[in-house]
Amino acid sequence: MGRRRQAPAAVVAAVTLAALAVPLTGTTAGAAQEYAGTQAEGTEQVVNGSFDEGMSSWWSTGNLKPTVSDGKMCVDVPGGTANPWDAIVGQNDIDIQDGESYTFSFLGSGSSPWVIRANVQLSVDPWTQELSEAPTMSPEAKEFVSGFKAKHTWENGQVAFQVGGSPDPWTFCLDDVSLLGGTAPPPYVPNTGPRVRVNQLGYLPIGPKAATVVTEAVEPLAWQLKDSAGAVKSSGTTVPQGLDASSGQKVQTIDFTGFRTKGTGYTLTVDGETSHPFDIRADLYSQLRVDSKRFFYTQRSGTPILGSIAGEQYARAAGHVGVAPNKGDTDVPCVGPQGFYDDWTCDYALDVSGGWYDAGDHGKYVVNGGIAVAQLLGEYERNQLGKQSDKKALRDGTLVLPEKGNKVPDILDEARWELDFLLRMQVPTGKPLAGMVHHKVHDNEWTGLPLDPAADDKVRELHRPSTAATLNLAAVAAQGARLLRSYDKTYAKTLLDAAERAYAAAKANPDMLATGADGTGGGTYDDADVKDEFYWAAAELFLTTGERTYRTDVLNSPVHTADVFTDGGYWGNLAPIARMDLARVPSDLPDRARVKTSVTAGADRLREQQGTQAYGQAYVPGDGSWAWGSTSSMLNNLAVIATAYDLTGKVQYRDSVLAGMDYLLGRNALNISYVTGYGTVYSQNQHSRMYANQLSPKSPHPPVGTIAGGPNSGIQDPLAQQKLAGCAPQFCYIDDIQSWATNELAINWNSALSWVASFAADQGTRQ
Ligand code: 9MR
Repeated sequence: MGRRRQAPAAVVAAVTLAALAVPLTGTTAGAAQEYAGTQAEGTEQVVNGSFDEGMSSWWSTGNLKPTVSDGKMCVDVPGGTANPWDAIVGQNDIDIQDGESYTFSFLGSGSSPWVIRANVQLSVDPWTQELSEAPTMSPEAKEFVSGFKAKHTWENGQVAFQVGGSPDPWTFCLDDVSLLGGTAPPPYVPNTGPRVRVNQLGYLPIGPKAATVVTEAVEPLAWQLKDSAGAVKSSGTTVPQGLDASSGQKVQTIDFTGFRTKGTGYTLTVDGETSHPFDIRADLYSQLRVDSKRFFYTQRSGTPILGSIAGEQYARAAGHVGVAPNKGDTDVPCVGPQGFYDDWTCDYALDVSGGWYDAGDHGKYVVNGGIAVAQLLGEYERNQLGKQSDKKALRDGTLVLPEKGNKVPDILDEARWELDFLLRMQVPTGKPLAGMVHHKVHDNEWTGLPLDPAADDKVRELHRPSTAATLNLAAVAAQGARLLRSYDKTYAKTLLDAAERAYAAAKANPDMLATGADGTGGGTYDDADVKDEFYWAAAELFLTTGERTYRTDVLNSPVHTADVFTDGGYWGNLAPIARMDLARVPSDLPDRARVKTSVTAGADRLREQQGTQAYGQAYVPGDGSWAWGSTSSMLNNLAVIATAYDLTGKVQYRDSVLAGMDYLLGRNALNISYVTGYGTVYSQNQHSRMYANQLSPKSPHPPVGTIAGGPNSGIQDPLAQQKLAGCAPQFCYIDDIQSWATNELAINWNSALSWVASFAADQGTRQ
């Protein structure tokens, strides 16, 4: 992905202070010298010291823009800074062990002679130094080597090249950075707590109740269900399941569905181990229905986040409204020629303020905004159309929002916040590609963590319109028009007009595909197949207008009769959402009965796969490897099964959805709930610039009800690679803010949680 970890601005400032106050105390075993040809031994502590993977794992201060070419890193250092530490290139997460010897070496050069500081030190206050050298750079690249015997044990050491202080600008180049020594860090072993795994939130009295125990035992084991006072309330024997492929563990399962007595603080005891406590109650999911939507408000861009609404710890200034140091989203130009898209650019700037920040970054991407809005709108539409939903649960006043009390259901208010932004991303009439929609807006380079949105000083840029983004607007604006017309006719008309223009523009430009190459400073959201987006847009326009032309497009789409339920879809595959809406929303579609059957058939297959899993997760990817954002893949599968329940009323579908939630809330190999604030042990250090408590105590954890992306076999980030190499799918997760591949948060993941939480809440309150 090319995402880069960088040092937070706050850390850099603190280096300045600490370096001024603390004399250089590093124990140097020898002055920096030209490399004398000695070969050091030990474990390599620097990741990507050769810069073969670009700047991956390296960071720099905001005044530097390092580039990597010909296998080395070079950076133009501005003149006129006061101190060496006013300009730094460095790497964090360096492991140092007390008493071990280390050899530090690098190949360095400078366009003009300049004395730099090459330090090995603690990456946080008090910035204690193990080594601080002052080698002189010269035009000819030289290798420098030095060493020290460590006096501290750190997991958060740092290698820092402090290159500031020169009155004149100069260029610094670096290669082959190495810190050899110490032993290999001990293998990371997650703390998984008791071997008995339950839904740590609990179970519905009428729902299925299953748990999993990790055990070497091959024979069935006795289990006991105890109440909060320790009295045995139920008992039975486990069912051996053998080796579970998704976790690599030997497991047995427990079924206590027959126990329906409401209560709190129950535990399960099996094989000498006692589970985390859980409740049995009907309103189990009511609060999650509300909390899963909190995240959208605090992700809002372009508006101050009010402490009175979000909680004081989440209060912050409006992000990207054009107040320095923000460049603002109010007048955003197009990115210049990038070497692809035929060097596309544009000659206008747009006000694309508002919307939600996508995830842990400050980018705003139409395709991901699109699916997130679709899921919130879809949640509301399901609630309104369902025979078995709590119609009051989503009305005005149910969420804590500034719009509360405006007589519009709060969930629609939240969706409208994003719809407004999506409308702004449409190319205006009179400009080339009018009606198409810009794929995304984000910073021109990656920023570090933590970073308040209002403190982001990077240039914001619009990227080329894409067919996928255009169809996303067409679909959600059409759906929004359908659901909002009884509250605001004028707005509904604006939405429908934009949707129709977008659809026509996409038909005229059907092959403007977003590329995976466009990933500097933001995610790519590249998608090579937009047949599903065409289908989805036609479906929503048809359901809103009833017009024949859209109906014909639906019927003629190859996606209409294809088997689209191999999974529940994601931001790049909207076919399942389209098909489910065609099944759910009344229309005169001639083959609507077949469409409904296709949903239940898809749900049957997903259930069948789920039934093979000893942890009960509704997710069995064909190749066995788990995707980025696997928790949302599970939730999207659950939404298909839930839709089958809505269509048929058959309890087996409802039970599968509830069992699938158990996995997400603690019945899993890591014994963790992936939803912040839910359960005994839960994810709380999700990768985010705004909720970065792990890096800065002043910053909060993510709001209650925020779901982590979860296990990802790809482990694309350096931390996950270091800690989780060789992981079985369920173990490819770490609740660490640096693990952006396994532990990010995102609007499309919380929208999936919100949808399913709403369904689950309905099941409880209807009892
Ligand atoms: O959710 C996206 C996932 O499906 C992709 O595999 C991944 C890599 O392209 O990107 C994920 O989306 C990220 C986006 O690119 C940037 N903002 C954060 C998103 C969540 O990690």
